[in-house]
This record gives sequence, C-alpha cells and structure tokens, in this order.
Amino acid sequence: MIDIAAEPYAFSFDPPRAALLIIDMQRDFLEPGGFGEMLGNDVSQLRRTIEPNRRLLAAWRAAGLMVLHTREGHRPDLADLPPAKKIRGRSATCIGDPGPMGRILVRGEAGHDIIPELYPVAGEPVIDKPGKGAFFATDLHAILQNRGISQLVVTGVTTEVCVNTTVREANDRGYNCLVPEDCVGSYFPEFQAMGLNMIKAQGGIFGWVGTSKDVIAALKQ
Ligand code: C5J
Repeated sequence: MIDIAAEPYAFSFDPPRAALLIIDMQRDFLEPGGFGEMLGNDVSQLRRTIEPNRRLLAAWRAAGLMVLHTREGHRPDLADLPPAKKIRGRSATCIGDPGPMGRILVRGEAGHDIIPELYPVAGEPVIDKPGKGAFFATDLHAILQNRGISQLVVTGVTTEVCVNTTVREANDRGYNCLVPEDCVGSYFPEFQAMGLNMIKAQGGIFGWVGTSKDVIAALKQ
C-alpha cells in the first residue's frame, strides 16, 4: 500500500487492485464547435483537464495498470434513449438530432468519440453508457470484478454530473474512489467546487479528493 495525500485523509493506494476510469472525455463535450459549446457552455472549463489527464494516463499506462474509458451516448435508432431524457431542457436541438459533429450523443458519430489527446489504446475497455453513471446498464462492474479491481481513480467530465454519479454508484458497489481534482471539470466553477466537496465531506462519504501530481508520484514509487 502507498499513501497518497488526499482529503479528507490519505488514500491507501493498492496498485494491482486499482483502475483508472476516465469519464466521457468526448469531443462533443470538450471541443470548440461541439454540442457543449453550442449550448452556450465555456469549454475552456473542461479543456483545462486535458493536460493533467494526459500526464496521468501516460504514467498509469507506464505502470502497467488497468485503464478504462467511458462515453455517454445512445444507439443510432435511439431505442435506449428514455423519452424523458430526449425532451429534457426543451432545447431546439437535442440528443439524436444533427449537431456540429454528427448526430448528438449517438454512438459512431464524430462528436461522441473520445478526444484524440486521451484516445484509448488496444486493451483498454471503452464502456458505452446510456446514462450519467458508468455502472447503469453497462458491464463495467463485471469487468472490474473479473480483474480483481477494488479501487478507482476517477477522472473526466463533468464533475457534478457523470463523475459524481459514477463515484456514488461505485461507492454503493464497494469500490474506494480517489478523484484528482485537476483531472475533473465542470462548465460551472461553483459546481466544480461543490461536486468535489460532496465527495470528500463527512469523512469521505463517497470517496477521496487529491491531485494528479500525487497520484503520479505514487505510480513512480
Ligand atoms: C452531461 C456528463 N453533463 N458526462 N454528461 O450531460 O457529465
């Protein structure tokens, strides 16, 4: 076990039992001209996480540990898209409609794919999820159990939505989660702060919050 500085207290890192889970670093959420920006969001709030994620991913791969990626999206026929999710927001353009990078949040479309800076390599499972949480309606839990994983370092976007939902789902399934704060992002600075506070409050009610620098230092030990 290697202690990683974190809040509310040090995280006991057990490398063979740990996986890096990178949530929804998709072009439509992060790239200028994508769906996120089209909705009026400031994508620079998410793009600042790319470089820390890139460094962490490189160190994690160099250590030979498990990496998984997720993508939020739906079948091209939208059969797995709940009507309530489709109409939520009353936007003129919604999931499944043509967007700046293909049909919005539809599997196989350019905007649905992972940004080139963090693109998965062979052997890294990509979990296609229809919901916010990465455990809902996916084989993530089975894949992690089969590999003996009990700890997750969770990064990606957005802090208060898919990262938080996934950390909560993981917590209920018995995983210990560490969230490096520089590797998660929200379009809204106040939600970034509160999203992290909600994880680490009350003695780490859902998990731990640390930094990529300290995780990378532990990986190099
Ligand atoms: C959202 C996500 N915000 N990946 N998705 O709709 O957080």
